[in-house]
Amino acid sequence: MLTFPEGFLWGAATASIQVEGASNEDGKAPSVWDTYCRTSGKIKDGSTPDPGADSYHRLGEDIRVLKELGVKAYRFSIAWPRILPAGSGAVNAKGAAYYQRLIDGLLEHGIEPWVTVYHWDLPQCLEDEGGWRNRALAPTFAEYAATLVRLYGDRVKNWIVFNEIQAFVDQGYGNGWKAPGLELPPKELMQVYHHALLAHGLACKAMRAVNPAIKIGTAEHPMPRMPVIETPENIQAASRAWDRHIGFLFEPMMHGRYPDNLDVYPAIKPGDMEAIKDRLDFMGLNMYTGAYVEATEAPPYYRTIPFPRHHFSAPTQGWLRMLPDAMYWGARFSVEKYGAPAIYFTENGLSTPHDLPPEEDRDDVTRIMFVKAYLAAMHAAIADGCPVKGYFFWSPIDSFEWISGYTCSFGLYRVDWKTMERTPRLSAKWYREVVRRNAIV
Ligand code: GBH
Repeated sequence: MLTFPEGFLWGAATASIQVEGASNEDGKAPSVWDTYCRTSGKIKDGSTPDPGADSYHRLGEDIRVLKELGVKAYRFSIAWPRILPAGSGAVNAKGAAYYQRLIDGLLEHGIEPWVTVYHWDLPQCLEDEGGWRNRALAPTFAEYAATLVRLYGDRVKNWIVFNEIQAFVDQGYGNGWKAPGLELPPKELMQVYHHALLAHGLACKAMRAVNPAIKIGTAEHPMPRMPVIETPENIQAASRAWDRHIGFLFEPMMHGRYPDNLDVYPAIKPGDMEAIKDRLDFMGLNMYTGAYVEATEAPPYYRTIPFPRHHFSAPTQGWLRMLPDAMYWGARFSVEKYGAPAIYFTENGLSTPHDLPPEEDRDDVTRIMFVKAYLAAMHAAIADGCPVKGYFFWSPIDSFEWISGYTCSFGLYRVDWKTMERTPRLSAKWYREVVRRNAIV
C-alpha cells in the first residue's frame, strides 16, 4: 500500500462563481462571467452561474459534505464583486458576512479554510475600464487582496492569489472562450499577462503588509511538458518546453525575470520585475493534464507530440487527457527550477456527463481509476524528495463548469440541479477512505 507522509493535507476545492449562485443578492454586483454567460452565446446549455450549486444558501450542507469526506482543508474562492461591488472602496457587509460564516463553520469542524483571492470573477465595472488590459487594475487588485486579509487574515492562514493566470488571460483575452471573450494579438496578450503578474506581486506584498504570518501561493495549471521516454536529452527538451509554456509565469514570480526563450515580451517599466517577484511560501499546482515532448536537433530543440485521437480523455472535456505523470513532473520541475519550498496540488479530478442513468452516475469507477493513477504519480514525486504537502480534490460537489454550463460533473457528490440535493457517488466513499488511511486504497 502506498502511504503518504504523516500530516499530509487532504482537501477539496471549489470556486465562488461555480457553486454560489445568488449572483444578484445581498448587494453583489455583476462579474464578467455574469455578463459573458448572458451575452456571448458560448455556454453550451445556455446557462448562467445561477443557481450554481446554490452554495450561498446551503453553507451548512456543503460543510456537511466536507465533514463526511473527512477532509482537513477546503479551498474556496471569494467573489470580488460580493465584497467590493464597486471594485474598490466600501466593503459590502452582507457579502463579507457570508464568507465569515463559511470560515467560522469550517474552523468549528476542524477544516482549514484555504482562500483563493481570484478565481476569474472580475467585477464587470472594472472590465469596463479595460480589465486586465488596464495596468491600473494591478494596484486595485492588490488593495482588494489586502482587504480580504484585513477581513479574514486572523483565521485564514493559507492564501492563493490567482487561480490559473494562464486560463483567464489566454482564453479571456486571447481566444475568447472565457469572459470577457476578447481575442487580442500576441503582443497585447503578453501585456495582459504582465499586468496579471504585476497584480500578483503587488498583492503578495500588500497582503504580507497586513499580516506577515500568512502563507501565500499560487494555483497555476502548468500542463507539464514531460519526456515521452526518460532520457537525459528528452528531460532537457521537456524543461525547455516548460519554460516557454508556463515558465513565463513562474520565473517572474519566483526569480523576477522572464525566461530567455519567449517569442514576445511585454513592455516593462522600471521596478516591475522587483514588484512581481515574491518568494512564495508554496507553489499550488492545478493538475489535470500535460503533454509529451521529445528532443530535436533544431530549435526550439523539442517536439510536442500530438495526442492521437484514441488517447484516453475525459468523456466530456476533450482537453482533459489522462496523463498521471504530470503530477510527478509538475512537482519535480517546480523544485528544480524554482526551489519550491512546498507544493500543494490545488486541483485534480475528472468530469463525467451529468445526464447518466442514476446507477451509472453513482458507480463512477472511472473517476476512482483516473485519480488513483494521479495519486500514485504524486507519491512517486514525494518518494523522489519533492516537498508535496497536500492535495485538493476538484471537486466535492458538481458545479457550474464555465462554457460547459451544467452538462458535466466533477463532483464526488452529485448535485441534482432541481432539488440541489447532494448525493455521494462511489468515488466519495473511496476518497473518504484515502483520507482516513492517508494512503492510496
Ligand atoms: C480548472 O482549470 C479550473 O480552475 C476550474 O475552475 C475548473 O472547474 C476545472 O479546471 C475543471 O475544468 O476549452 O479546450 O479551450 C483547468 C485548466 C484551462 C482547462 C482552460 C480547460 C480550456 C480548454 N483549464 N482549458 S478549451
